[in-house]
Amino acid sequence: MNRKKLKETDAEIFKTIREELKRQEYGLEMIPSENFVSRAVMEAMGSVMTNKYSEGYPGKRYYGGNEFIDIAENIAIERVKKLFNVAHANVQPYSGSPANAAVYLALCKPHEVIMGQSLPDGGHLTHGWKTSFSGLFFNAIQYHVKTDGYIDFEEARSLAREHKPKLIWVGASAYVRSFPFREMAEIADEVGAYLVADIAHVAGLIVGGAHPSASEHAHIITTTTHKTLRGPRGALIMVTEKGLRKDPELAEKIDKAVFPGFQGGPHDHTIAAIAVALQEADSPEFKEYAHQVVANAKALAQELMDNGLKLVSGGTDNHLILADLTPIQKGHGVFAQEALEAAGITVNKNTIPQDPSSPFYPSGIRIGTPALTTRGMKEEEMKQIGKWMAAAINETAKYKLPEEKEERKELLKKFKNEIKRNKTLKQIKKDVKELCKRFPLYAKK
Ligand code: DSN
Repeated sequence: MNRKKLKETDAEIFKTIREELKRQEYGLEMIPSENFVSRAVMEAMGSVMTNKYSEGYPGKRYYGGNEFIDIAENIAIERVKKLFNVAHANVQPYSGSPANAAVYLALCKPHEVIMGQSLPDGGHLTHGWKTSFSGLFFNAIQYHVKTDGYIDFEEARSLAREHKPKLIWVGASAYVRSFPFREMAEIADEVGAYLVADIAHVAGLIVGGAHPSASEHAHIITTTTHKTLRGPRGALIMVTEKGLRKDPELAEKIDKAVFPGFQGGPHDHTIAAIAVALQEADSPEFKEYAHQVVANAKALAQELMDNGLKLVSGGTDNHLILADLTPIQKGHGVFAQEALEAAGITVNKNTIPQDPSSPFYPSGIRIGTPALTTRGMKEEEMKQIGKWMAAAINETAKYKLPEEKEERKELLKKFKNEIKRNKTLKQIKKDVKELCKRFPLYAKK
């Protein structure tokens, strides 16, 4: 057996991981779905649990040797049930999209009607978008947000009455307001649909008491574990008491859909790490963290607006901000994302509601505070960062996106070369590095 350390055995990958570590350590990670796990979570992820196969569930495995795998999975399940106040938990989904796919498999037949929030309006691909399996294999109806950025309940209700979906999703990837679990439950209950809350983005905020819970309103809850919840990359499917009242067999249906329906052997190292993350989340420090994530997002949103940026819905209730760059030009997201990256600030380009451009050239950027808050940054730092972001975006204002595809490519090439040499962006990058040194991540203080 090779007992050498990575450094000795694969210098190329070792170096690449070091470079990624430096990028995370000395840059501002502001993609709202990202976070930094603790050393303890990483230790569990990198443990011998990765060596095992364990198809099935605790006490009912197909292979032998699962004594300790069962213990870890049972611990994870019990922690989910306690933290999220749910009746049943499946901790095996590999990630958010497979979790959502398993929910479809448990509840719907091909081509049945499902309903979710439209992708350009902040929804997720798996909630019925046309290019995803969920839009291809089911008859997907999409609801939208109003011009003020809030979900259009009137539209959602009237679509539900007209199309009678079997399943309705509430939850999204780019929604800046609190998710209206109660209101969407009223609509689902009226038409007899299952309400599935996809809380991937706000799971950590819910656990920390900084966002309303879905457990009283939804029948099923899905979430990833690596966003605000600050665990490893994985996912959960939960069945609520309300879900069991609607269908006493719901827990078995979900478990069967995950395995053998959709997946093979669970990732036991991930499950062990999920358990560790859940224990971390069950603490007063995590509650403080969740509230600080929101306070930071509000402070950053205000600073961005004070510096002339337009925000979808004029602010935020959670960890996420969506800047509407159409006052500069439609389709400007790519310019802002690249300029910010050159300044050491990582965000992602994103569609905005009623985007006048396309998902390839969206008109917004999505910004989040979970990762910076994990570093210990607070409102004061958010104000400084807001000023840097506005200044960086200002450097992009003169670039106009041509209509022609080939001309676009040429202009973007020119733009990328120029921003690499841009003095303002270089200076911000230096300042960002200094700020990051004050809030060390994995490096020692
Ligand atoms: N990719 C995730 C996000 O960034 O929100 C959603 O799946």
